Amino acid sequence: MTIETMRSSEVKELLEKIAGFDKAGGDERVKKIVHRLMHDIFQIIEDFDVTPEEFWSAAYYVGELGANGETGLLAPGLGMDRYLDIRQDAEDEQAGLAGGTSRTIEGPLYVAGAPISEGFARMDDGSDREAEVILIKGQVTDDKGAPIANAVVDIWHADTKGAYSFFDQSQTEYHLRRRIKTDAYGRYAAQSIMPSGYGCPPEGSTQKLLNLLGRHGRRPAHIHYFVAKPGFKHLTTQINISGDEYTFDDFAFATREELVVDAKPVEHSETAAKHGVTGPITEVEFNVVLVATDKAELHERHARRRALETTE
Ligand code: MBD
Ligand code: FE
Repeated sequence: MTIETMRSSEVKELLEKIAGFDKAGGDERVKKIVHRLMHDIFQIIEDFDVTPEEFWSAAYYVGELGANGETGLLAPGLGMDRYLDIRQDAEDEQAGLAGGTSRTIEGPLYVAGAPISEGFARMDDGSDREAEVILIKGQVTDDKGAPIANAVVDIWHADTKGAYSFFDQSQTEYHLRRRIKTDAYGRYAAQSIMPSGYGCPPEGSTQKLLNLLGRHGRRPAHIHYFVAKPGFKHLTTQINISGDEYTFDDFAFATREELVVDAKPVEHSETAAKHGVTGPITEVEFNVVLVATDKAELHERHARRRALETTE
């Protein structure tokens, strides 16, 4: 049964008043967007004959989501982050700034201000003796293959339980989070431990909605990167370790074919030895290509709320 009210002048007038169209103050863009947003919500209520019970359970769901700190977790689950990336890719294309290493989503678990070092860092605190030791390495170049020295490679990843330091208070400060400046050849390297995939909190708000969609809330094993150097477009990306059952079934839609890398167990790693790390190790190689631009606003990551990051 559809009850038609949306085309009535009463609802039209109500929407205009809601959005402050009859008031001088406020922000024009916000007014227009709120007008559209409320119109579309009303339309959904009409089209699906949403009951008051359903409406109020949805309204309080939003509050619960915020109270649980899961706003930034539901967003990628509903493809918001992926969609913003699709738009940025298209924008880059239009501006002649396409190319270089693919971007993919940041996710909600970055923490600003990780320890910074030159060329090499050890990322784990050594507390997990069962973990597979990995060597993450690579070179940062421009799109002609010229090395970029002094680029800041900001890496963060989960532990073997899929948990991130800071959000998981049982881990030490900045565990598995480091910033590494590339050497004169554009190279960076890090000793760390193999991460596990992430799973949404099973009792959380995000998983609650995913369950109603018949979806899981899992991500494959991955390593996050910010790569920045003045004069180049800031890169936000991730690598996925190949062979994970969720590599191509990520609840956050972040996987891109070209960002899937093999983890290669080696008896001896030249790079590791150079940094005083001996013995068998699993190499994870990720080379990064940055795109030059003189648009200063593209040199840094976009603003958003991030842990321990102060925004003006
Ligand atoms: C993560 O580790 C992540 O990267 C994203 C995008 C969402 C949830 C957990
Ligand atoms: Fe992550």
